[in-house]
Amino acid sequence: MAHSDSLSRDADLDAFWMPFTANRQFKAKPRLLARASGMHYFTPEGRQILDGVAGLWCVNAGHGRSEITEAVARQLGTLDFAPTFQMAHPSAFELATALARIAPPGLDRIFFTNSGSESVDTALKIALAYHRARGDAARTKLIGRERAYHGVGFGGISVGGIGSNRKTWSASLLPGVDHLAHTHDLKRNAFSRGQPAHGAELAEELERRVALHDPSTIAAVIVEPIAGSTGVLIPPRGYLERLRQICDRHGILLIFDEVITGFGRVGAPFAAQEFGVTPDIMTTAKGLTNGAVPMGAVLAKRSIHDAFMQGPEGTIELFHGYTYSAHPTACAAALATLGIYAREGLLTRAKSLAQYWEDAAHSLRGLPHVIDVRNYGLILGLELEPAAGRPGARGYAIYLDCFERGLLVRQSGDIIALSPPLVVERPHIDQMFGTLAEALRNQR
Ligand code: PXG
Repeated sequence: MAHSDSLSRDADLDAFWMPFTANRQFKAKPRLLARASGMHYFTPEGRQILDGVAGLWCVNAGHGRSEITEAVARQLGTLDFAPTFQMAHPSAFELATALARIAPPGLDRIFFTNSGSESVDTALKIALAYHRARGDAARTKLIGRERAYHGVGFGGISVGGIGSNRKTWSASLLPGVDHLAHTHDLKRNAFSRGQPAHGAELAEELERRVALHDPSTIAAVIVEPIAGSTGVLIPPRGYLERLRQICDRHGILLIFDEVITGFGRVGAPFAAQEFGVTPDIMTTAKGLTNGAVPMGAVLAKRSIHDAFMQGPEGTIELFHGYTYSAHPTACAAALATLGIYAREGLLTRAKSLAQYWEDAAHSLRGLPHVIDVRNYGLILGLELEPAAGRPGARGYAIYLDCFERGLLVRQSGDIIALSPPLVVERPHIDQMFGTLAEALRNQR
C-alpha cells in the first residue's frame, strides 16, 4: 500500500477539525478515500466506491483526468504564482474569454475567486457597489430565500435560509436582508418529474417584499436556480421567469447562485440557459476546475461592469479581490477542464441521459419510507419520512449503508442527493439506483 494511501504513524485523527462533519462520530469510525479514477473512489483497503455525487458536486468530468494533471504540472513548472493586482498573467485572460463564450448571453465580465462562498460574497458586494456607482446608493437591501445555501461567508449566511446558521451567528448577520418563502411543497408536487407544476405564484412574494421595503431600497435578489445543499428543490414551472420580471420592473439585480447547477449539471452549460432566464450576475465554482484546484468565478453583465469604469483612470474601480484571484494553477486546471467539457460534449450530456435517469429515479417510488423522488438533469433528490423523534437518522443510515455497499451519496437530513460525474454511463446509473433500492429495503 502506498504511503499516502493510509494514515501514517505520525498522523492521528484529532488535529484535523473537519468541516461540516460530526467529528466525534466520524473519528470513532473513519471513512477514508485514498484514490480516485473515472467514476470511482478507492478506500485505503482498495474497496471501490461508485461516486454518485461527483465528489461534492464538482468532479463533472470524472476523476483523474490526465489533461488537467498535465496542465497543472506544466503551469507550476512555468509560473507558480503571479499577482493579479495591478498586473496579470496570460491564462487569466484566456480563461475569462473561454468562460464568457459558454456563459448566458451578456454575462461576459468575469471576476475570479477561490470558492463558491467567495463568489457569493463577491457577487453581493458587486451588486451593492454597482448601485452606488450609478448614484443609486439607497439600494442597500438584499433578498434571499428560505432553505437557500450560499456558502459560509457572513454575506452568504445572511442571504442564506438555513435556520441553524442564522441562530448561531444571529448577532453578526448583515442588516437589511429579507427572505422569500422556499418553494418546496410535497403536498402538491411530490414525485414530480422535472420542474414541478405548482408554485410559480410563490415568486409574487417578491412583489410583496418590494412593496414592504420600497423598491428604491432593494439592491438584489439571490437564488439558487435549483437549491442543492438543503435537499434538491427544483423551481416550479414559471417561477424563475416571474422573479426575473419582478426584478426588471423595479430595477433590482437578479443573482443566480450556480455553484452546483453550473457546468453541465442540468443539461446546459448553466441553469440560466436551461430555464431560459438570464440573471444579471451569476456565481460559480466547483465544476469550473473539475474540483482539481479551488477556484470560483462571478460572471456579471457587461453593463454592470461598465458602470464601474468611470472616474479618473488611475482609480481602482472595485476595491475587492483575493491574493489567489485567477491563480495560475487554477486557471490552468480550469482551461483544461473547459477543454474536456467541449471535446466530450459534457455541458449538454446530462440532457441525453436525463430521461433514463428520471425513469431509474422514479423506480424508487413505493419503497419503504420514500415520500418523494425529484429529479432534473443529472440530479436526484430522494426524500424519506423522518424516523419518529429522530430527524436525519434515516438519511444518515441510508448514507452509511450505501457507502458499505460501494456507493457514495450525499445526505442532508432525511434527503439523499445524487449528482454523478457527467461521464456517467447507464450501467452506473443502474448500479446507483439498485444500491439505493437495496439500502431502502434494508431499513426498518
Ligand atoms: N453556493 C451554493 C449554491 C453551493 O451549493 C456554495 C455556494 C459554497 O461553495 P464553497 O466552495 O465555498 O463550499 C455552495 C456549496 C452538499 C454540499 O452536500 C454542497 C456544497 C458544499 C458542500 C456540500 O450539497 N455547496
